[in-house]
Amino acid sequence: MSDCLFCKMVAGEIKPDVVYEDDDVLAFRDVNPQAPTHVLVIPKQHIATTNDLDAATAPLLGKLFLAAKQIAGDAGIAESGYRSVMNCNPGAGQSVYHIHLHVLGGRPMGWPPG
Ligand code: DGP
Repeated sequence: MSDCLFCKMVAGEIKPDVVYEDDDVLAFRDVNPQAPTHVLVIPKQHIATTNDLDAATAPLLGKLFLAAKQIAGDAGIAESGYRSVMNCNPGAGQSVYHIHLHVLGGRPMGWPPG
């Protein structure tokens, strides 16, 4: 998608602070971190929202979570704990319409989220 911010990162047109990359996944630090560790894990394939997932793209979610696990381990928060969350559509606070897994940790997390 030519007008998608995260697709531009995948294409190398915008260079985020990358912490993990493989054939299907890119992960980079959030520009507005909400925790000491706040990384966004995205599929390289453009998928606008989780409502657009289907049987063909669902396996990408497992890859996002495996990347999150590695990122959390590298950040030293795997044992203390971290949160992995995706927002879907405006009511949940989604602002970038290319699915992304927020990985947050390094501070206590409240529940329920706001
Ligand atoms: P959400 O609100 O769930 O769609 O999260 C979008 C996140 O994307 C938000 O936490 C801020 C982050 N973000 C927006 N623009 C940029 C950017 O240009 N670079 C980086 N690294 N993160 C961005």
